[in-house]
Amino acid sequence: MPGKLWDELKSRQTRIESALKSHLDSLTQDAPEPIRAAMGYSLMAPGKRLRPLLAVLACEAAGGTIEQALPGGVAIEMVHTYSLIHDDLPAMDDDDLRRGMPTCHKKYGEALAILAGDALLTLAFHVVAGVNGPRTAAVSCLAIAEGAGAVGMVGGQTLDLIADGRISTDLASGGRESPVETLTEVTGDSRPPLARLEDLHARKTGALFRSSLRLGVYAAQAERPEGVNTKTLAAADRYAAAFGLLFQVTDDLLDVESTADKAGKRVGKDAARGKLTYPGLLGVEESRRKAAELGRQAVTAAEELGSPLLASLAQYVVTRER
Ligand code: GRG
Repeated sequence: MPGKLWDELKSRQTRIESALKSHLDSLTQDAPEPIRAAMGYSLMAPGKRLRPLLAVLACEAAGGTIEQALPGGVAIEMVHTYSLIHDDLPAMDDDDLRRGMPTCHKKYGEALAILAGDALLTLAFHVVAGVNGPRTAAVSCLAIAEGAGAVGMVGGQTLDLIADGRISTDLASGGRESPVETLTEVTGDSRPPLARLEDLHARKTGALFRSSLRLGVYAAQAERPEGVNTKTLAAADRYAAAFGLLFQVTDDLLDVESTADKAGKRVGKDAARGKLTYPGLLGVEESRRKAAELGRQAVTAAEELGSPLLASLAQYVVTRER
């Protein structure tokens, strides 16, 4: 992360790290030690904490404080961590390395990794249910459920695994088609490949970014007598949509161009599996142009929100190396 942006974000990241630890410690005090250990191993591993940062920056842009934003930020990082643990399992993406460390199932075995993911997802709702007042709690639970569930992240993961041939259904004859053909066969969706790639990623990655921003706006505004400002919420959603696709384009580019050392995870796996990706569909140069354009869209939305930090964060993602 560029020095100046990092300096501005560092104190917030420190607060996020300690909020993650304190929520996890206090809310799992009475849980069996092995599940606490597996949850803590993955949650406290060195992630970028992008989603909690987005919640904090959106909250500040909407007139709130970091204290108000932290529970939502902690909750969304718990959901994100659960998704990574489950995504790394042999039945899904089958990875050994995550955040520069052995994946949860490599360290603790598959059964405990599945349970750690389940427990982190559940704990996220616990975290937001008890703070910031009843209206904030209700809309925050809704934001998490929408982002994480079957129309959001789980739906996107389902489409991804269908395209990959890892979910077979009565409709998919399995294995021999391209990812797009497999998806068409199973979903009946025959829009052009780019539109479908973007729909997949808007669900799989973008939906949680939207939840992150919304959690921040709700934390700042939901208890106000006048309620949530719809213009703020719409700008937050626009930022999240552009940021989510931008993040995915650059994730795909990293898979083509980075090394495991830099990225902290296995690279080169998309092409090896013939996955549906931006570089695969558009080529590397066009994918870079796409990233720049999405970066501009996110910056415009950040300006509407009055947040130079959200603008800088989007610019950082355009050129990120991990
Ligand atoms: C298992 C329901 C379920 C969903 C999994 C998130 C996800 C869906 C899969 C992860 C696969 C992947 C690499 C997606 C690309 C975008 C992404 C979420 C990358 C990881 O997020 P970062 O870069 O990770 O923010 P850190 O470790 O920094 O938090």
